[in-house]
Amino acid sequence: PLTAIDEGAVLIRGGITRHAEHLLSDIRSLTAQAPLRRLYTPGGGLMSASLSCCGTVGWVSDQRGYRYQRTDPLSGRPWPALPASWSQLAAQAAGRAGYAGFVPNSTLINRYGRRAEMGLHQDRNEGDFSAPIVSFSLGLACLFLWGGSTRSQRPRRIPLTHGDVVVWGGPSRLFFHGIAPLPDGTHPLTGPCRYNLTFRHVRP
Ligand code: MD3
Ligand code: FE
Repeated sequence: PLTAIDEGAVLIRGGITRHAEHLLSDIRSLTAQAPLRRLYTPGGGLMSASLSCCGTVGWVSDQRGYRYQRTDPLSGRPWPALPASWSQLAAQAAGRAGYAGFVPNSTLINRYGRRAEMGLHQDRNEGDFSAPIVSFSLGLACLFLWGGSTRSQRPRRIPLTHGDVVVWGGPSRLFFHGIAPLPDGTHPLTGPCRYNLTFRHVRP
């Protein structure tokens, strides 16, 4: 079932539920190579979610700012490759949402533990805003905060649950968004946490 959330943004409820075990097992092997870690924002705050990446570039944040880079700063080595099955699932979801020809070259893996959250922000480091971003939610449900083109717009709260897919492109691509503090709970496949995968096309 496809639901339009906004102009260019489409929610596919349960779109990847049948691939969840496979995705979670891939997450385990990828994060054994590039561990999940909490990053500092340029302002000095410690983010509450943990992050890792795969693909030809990965997103990092530190005192110097936000950027994509080819190597994992923890190891100095390239990020693990983006699994072909992941690219395929992301491209398929983008296609269903009306974005044909989406080829991701970077995936951010976010892990939200107890009470973790993500403040309202825009994703502006990709260089290519014509490509959509595809997101997969796994594990505990959360409330997604969906703002507008300005930070001051009061965000809508959209529940995202295990297996949900959202595709964000067109006019929605630069909208403010975030995640409300994760509620307590446990999920049979992930325990007390939520994973989110975001597939991106980053200009090299
Ligand atoms: C809408 N992650 O990694 S995914 C992020 O659940 C991020 O971990 C959240 O925001 C998470 O940057 C939300 C949904 C999402 C991701 C990127 C977007 C929505 C977006 C970029 C533009 C518009
Ligand atoms: Fe984001």
